[in-house]
Amino acid sequence: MPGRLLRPWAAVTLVTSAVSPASQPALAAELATLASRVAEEAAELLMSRRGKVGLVRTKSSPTDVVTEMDRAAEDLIRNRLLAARPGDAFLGEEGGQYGSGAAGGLASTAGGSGGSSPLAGTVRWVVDPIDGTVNYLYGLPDWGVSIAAEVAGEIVAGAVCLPVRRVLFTGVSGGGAWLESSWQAGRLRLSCNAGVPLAEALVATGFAYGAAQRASQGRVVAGVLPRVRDIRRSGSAASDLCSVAAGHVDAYYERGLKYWDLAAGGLIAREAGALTGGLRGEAAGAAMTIAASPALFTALHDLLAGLDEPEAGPGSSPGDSHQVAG
Ligand code: LIP
Repeated sequence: MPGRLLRPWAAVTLVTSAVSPASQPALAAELATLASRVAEEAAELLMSRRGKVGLVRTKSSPTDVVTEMDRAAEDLIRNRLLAARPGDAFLGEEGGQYGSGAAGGLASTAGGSGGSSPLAGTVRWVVDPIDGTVNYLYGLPDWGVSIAAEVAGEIVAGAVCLPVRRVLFTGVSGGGAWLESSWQAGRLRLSCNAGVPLAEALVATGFAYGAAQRASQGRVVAGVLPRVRDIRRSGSAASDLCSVAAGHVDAYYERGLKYWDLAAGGLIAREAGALTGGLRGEAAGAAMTIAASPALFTALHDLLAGLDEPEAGPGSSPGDSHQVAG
């Protein structure tokens, strides 16, 4: 990709994994820089093979695909992150949990399981190597690399790189949400749209891979559509959450997300002023993720709570159990 969006891989300062509360703001910024560089490098790899990839297998349903590039990108990301920070833990969509932080040594749990949070004071990377795999497979633009850094169960830094759109979103806990692109100079601080009434809200959503879940989601979206400006379905939760941050949509909701789908994008949305959460006071997670400015969040939440249906069909995995605070 031309321009400065994809920087050449440069040596990243090696830092230790132990995290004291006092060092956290500086650490979060450092982790965001590392996440950005690695996301861009993985995005470059993915761009180089776009249109030439084959399916490796399907996962939860025939519509839930994995390409050889999901794995190649995740391998690259894990290698780069752990080379820069050898004591960290890693949770990836394809390979599952690797390591348990500085105190735990390295052990791998393959198969995309969620794994548990590492010990407080250690860093765990939460990675979706291609969020929007179906878009990637079909040559559509909304797919990206999502990398988040979690400390003591909280996401403190995140990067989402959407290379076809030539944009890189970053978020630092307490340090804002930012957009860099190859079509504008400098970094742009993001702020989500505020003061939008539900009836005028452009709302993004997405659908799970399971047929029964989709049928339920279809009934819910049929109840939402007449009450809002319109609906958008990009095919990438990370992109949708960043779109809330950038004001490209007013709100987003989806049921069935995995932790790696929303870890980085959720932080970016929050740092742009959005609330993220689930239904009835729950944190954002598999049961429901809503993101919008505070007043719109409440209005959309109340609409969705009224339309909510009991969980339909399979779809729970260990990865579902993670919730994102906010
Ligand atoms: C996908 C999401 C998409 C959602 C799908 C799936 P993947 O992630 O980003 O928005 O609707 O259910 O979770 O599978 O491409 O990493």
